[in-house]
Amino acid sequence: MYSQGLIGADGSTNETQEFLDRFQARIDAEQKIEPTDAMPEGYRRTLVRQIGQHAHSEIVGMLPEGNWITRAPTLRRKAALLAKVQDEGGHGLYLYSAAETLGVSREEMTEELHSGKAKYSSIFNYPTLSWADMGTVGWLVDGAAIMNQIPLCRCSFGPYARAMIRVCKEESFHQRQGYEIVMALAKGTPEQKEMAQDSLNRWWWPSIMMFGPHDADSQHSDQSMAWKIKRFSNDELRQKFIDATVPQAEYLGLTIPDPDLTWNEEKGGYDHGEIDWSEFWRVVKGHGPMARDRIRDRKKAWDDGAWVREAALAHAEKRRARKIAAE
Ligand code: FAQ
Repeated sequence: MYSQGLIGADGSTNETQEFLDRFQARIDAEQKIEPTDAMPEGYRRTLVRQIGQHAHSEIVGMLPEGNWITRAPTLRRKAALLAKVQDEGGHGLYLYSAAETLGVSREEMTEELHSGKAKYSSIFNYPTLSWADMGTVGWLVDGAAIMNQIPLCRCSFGPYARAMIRVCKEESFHQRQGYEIVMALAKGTPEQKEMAQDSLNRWWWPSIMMFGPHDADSQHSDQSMAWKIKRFSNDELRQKFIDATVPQAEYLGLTIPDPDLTWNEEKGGYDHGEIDWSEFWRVVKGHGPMARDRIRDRKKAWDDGAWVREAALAHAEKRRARKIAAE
């Protein structure tokens, strides 16, 4: 049994050192931790927090693109966008299920999202103003998500790692469909290219903020890396993303809106300009441009869907009663 209820007021756990050492030895031996295994309460809580936030990000992340389904320029674009948004809903559901194996219910997690207690990715608090944003979201936001999630396929917690395998395959399709939209615009008329550039200008900085604070300011990284929940630090992943994305922008003939972006031969990667951390924290703390709308829309969807959940439960109950009666 994990030591639920043994957490002190300062948030630390009081499991014995021997228990923590035995757990760490399993992690170091690359054994997967499964829901019924003994685990430190801090490990369980870290996963509930991260997987819950990740699930909320997928679900809230349906909104900025859902907004454009009716306005997609062709049937082919509409079908692809519709499929992408449905995939995001599916990712949210796998992730809520993975978190539920740790003893927290979907209703509790949803309540935390609606009350503002649980976070979701800062990126989804920005508005999607033009069709080009559908391309840029796929290219940059899904691109950043993949960079972060590929290492999560090797996360020490089994259900999260396994969920990530399918999620990453689908994110890869999302990234390509986004890049293809931007490519069509960048190679199109001057007005279309301008639309793509304007979109890149608005999404670049929020996308590189998705990786979280600098390592020195990341409160959870050290412990999460020791427990092999995270395999790379926030700055390492941000660097990998920038290095992969700059040549993609060059191929499109678009300019990344960072005058300080320069190749650093010594480190074999790009140096970038200062990130506006005050904007990041403002958005993370719930003051992003679309924050109020996102939560309002999610609450409405939850309330409007109540009858579906009630009907599904009533149907399951009827089937169960029929099965018992027939036995
Ligand atoms: N936004 O100590 P750290 C997607 C918070 S999925 C908001 O470094 P950690 C798919 C952090 O929670 C995108 N909050 O934290 C898609 C913590 O606050 P807390 C989501 C952020 O956990 C594409 C505090 O700052 N992906 O996009 C952010 O070790 C297109 C200190 O930070 C995941 O969730 C942020 N950007 O590292 C869908 C991946 N960054 O909890 C639709 C899994 C940090 O103490 C369309 N998550 N914070 O109150 C992770 O890998 C990690 O949780 C990090 C943060 C890397 C996000």
